[in-house]
Amino acid sequence: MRILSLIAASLFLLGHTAMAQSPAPEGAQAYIISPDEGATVTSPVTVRFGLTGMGVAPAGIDKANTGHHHLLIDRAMPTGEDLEYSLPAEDGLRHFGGGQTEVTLDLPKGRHTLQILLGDHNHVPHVPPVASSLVTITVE
Ligand SMILES: [Cu+2]
Repeated sequence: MRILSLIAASLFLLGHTAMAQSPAPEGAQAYIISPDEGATVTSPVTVRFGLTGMGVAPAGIDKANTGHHHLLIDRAMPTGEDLEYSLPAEDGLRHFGGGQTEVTLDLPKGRHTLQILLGDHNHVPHVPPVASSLVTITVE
């Protein structure tokens, strides 16, 4: 009996780990609609998020092939093990857990980078990660 409950407990743990990451459908692509790569803009800057091959769903809604946008501002894309956990909510990593598809940012003058990374209902990046290319802008 004891062994059986140990097995049940490990199966639960395995199941839990496996649930931590959601698969991305083949060909899914996040992108930044605007501003354009290399654009010179004035602050505040409205950033519009695009997504093809998947749907947008608010955080907490566990629905296959959906996710919500995160915007990396002047921040490198997470790599390795960091991609297996919920994305932190920190400076330069904004969550749009309400399913928003744009944001208006106050940015200081100078060069800035923007990049989108999609997260699932638990804010965990998909497998493979669904990210936009890096957009570099200059704020005048
Ligand atoms: Cu999130």
